Amino acid sequence: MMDEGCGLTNLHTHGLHVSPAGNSDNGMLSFMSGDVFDYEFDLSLHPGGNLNFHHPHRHGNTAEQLLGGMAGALEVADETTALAGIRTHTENQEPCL
Ligand SMILES: [Cu+2]
Repeated sequence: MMDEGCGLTNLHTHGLHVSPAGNSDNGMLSFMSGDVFDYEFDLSLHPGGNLNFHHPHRHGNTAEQLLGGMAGALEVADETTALAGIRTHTENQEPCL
């Protein structure tokens, strides 16, 4: 008989300024393969335009799942128009010859 704890997983983020409770970045949640769950991250205090990181954080399974590839980037888009109309460094780059 297989220990069900081995298949449990969840989601943890790095870089986001969000709550560690409820259905947000809560490392105490656990799910089995096939479970459906809606995470909610309140990004109202988090600036956009940055790249963050996510991985499973179920105690006892984290290392095996992380090293198995269950991790990735989590982009928060910059939806502001603060730099609209300003040329960026990428537009000014000289071509590499
Ligand atoms: Cu971590």
